[in-house]
Amino acid sequence: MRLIILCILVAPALVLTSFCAAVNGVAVIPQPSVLTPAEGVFAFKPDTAILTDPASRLSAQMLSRALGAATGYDLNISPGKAAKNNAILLVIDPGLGRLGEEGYLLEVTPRRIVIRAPKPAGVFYGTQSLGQLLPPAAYSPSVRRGVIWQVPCLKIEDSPRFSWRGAQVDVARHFMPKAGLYRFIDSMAMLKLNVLQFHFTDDQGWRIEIRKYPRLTEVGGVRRETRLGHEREKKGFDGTPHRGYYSQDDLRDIVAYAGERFITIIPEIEMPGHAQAAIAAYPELGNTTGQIEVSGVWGIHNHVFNVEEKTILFLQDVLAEVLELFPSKFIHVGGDEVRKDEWKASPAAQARMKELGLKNENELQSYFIRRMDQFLTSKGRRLVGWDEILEGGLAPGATVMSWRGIKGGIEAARAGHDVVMTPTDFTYLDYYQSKDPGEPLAIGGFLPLEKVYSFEPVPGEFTPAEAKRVLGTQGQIWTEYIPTMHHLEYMAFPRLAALAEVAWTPAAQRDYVQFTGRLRVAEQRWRILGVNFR
Ligand code: TNX
Repeated sequence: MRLIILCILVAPALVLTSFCAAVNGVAVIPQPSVLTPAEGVFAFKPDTAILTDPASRLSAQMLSRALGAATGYDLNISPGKAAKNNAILLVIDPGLGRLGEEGYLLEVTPRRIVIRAPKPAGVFYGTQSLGQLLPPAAYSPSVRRGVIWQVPCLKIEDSPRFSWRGAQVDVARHFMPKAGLYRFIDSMAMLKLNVLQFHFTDDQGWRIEIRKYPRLTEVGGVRRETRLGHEREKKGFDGTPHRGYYSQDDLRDIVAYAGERFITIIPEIEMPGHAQAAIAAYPELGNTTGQIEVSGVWGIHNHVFNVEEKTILFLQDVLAEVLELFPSKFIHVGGDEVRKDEWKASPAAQARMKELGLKNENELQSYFIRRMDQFLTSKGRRLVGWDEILEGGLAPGATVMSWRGIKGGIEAARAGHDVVMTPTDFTYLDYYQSKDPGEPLAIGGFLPLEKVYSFEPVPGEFTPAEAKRVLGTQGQIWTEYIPTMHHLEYMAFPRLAALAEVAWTPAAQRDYVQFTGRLRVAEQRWRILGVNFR
């Protein structure tokens, strides 16, 4: 990095760029499935054109903006389907069906650059790989005139291993402002991640506007104060309210912004546990009488939704508004860490179990989730939940996120359900990433970069049919101890880059040492973009 800046300052333009290109090499993350280097470079000129078919126009505009920032050139976009000299062609080619929904071909020759893909997502990913061929200095907001920007010649044929390449961000424990989420979406797109799950509701906050039930955000969106440090440290509370929620307009903006970058937003509305903020807003949803408040402490709470019919209908009303905002096929209903104490003690819950012929509280939980599954299925969507939804019997349409190891994922896949592998041991990005005592306070655990990189989402004992049930993997960023986006980026990067490679690159092609080499380039780019990373 310093070398590059130095050479930009002192060296004559031509010498400089060839030197920079040499320093940069080819360092695409995630590693493409097939990459064949070739002789020579393509150099951008002020009159280099971008040619695009109508379906790739948005990607062309984003590419023009990105390259324009780097080069200072205002690259002209015009309609076109045939490759030309001194041009970048973006084109949908149905003949490349073998590359699937997200695959692409990228060819750089001294005369031209061609990106072809069977679908628009593939064209977009081709532009992301192209962007990473430029030296990181290209991402600086200040244009450097006199520099000849060039990329090495090569041929890439690429498609992802998994269709679910996700990150989960907990905006319930700490509200994250919209601008920071946009930046995060940009960072995800560069890594070809395609799912962003927002954990909108929990004991400590309800952060999604529901028009029919305004108290969810008015009351549920504010906690009076927050515990300082870990409970065992007995540091008391901060005495400062924490508040924030996303209006439905905000969410439409975020969904659109992510969609342009081929990222699907999956909303997570927690039930029947992690519900204290909602019950504080509407006490009739709970099992006990009397007012409770939005929680200011972490961990598993006793207050859970009751299983009365009117509560189920209330939550289905909530989901109905959620479905209007989020076009995703999958809707996450949480389902984890449901304490059964209140149901055991509640005459109403016990009567409900009798009436429904249920043997125990696990079956009551399962009944609750089935009702949501039926509702979502009737609307053409699919329910996804944490692996506790297996307890008491899995709802027919459910997809399982296996977080307590991969056991739940194995059981669900064998029962014919889809799974996303999200075990704490490999994908919990809220855990410590080194033993350095200088690490910022974290929830606990230990998950260094190399361990994330070593994750294999498909259990060795799976048959090919079972293996197909593994949709992919996702990194979780729970934010009990992560109050800002700056801190969140530190926890996410570079570990999310490692997980992106796990999810994209063929297993046989993963190589940690080689990855860390490419990571040096990504770090320079993050530094220039102002993305925080460890
Ligand atoms: C467990 S993972 C939880 C979350 C916490 C997380 C902290 C899961 C489904 N539930 O409520 O934030 O651990 O690592």
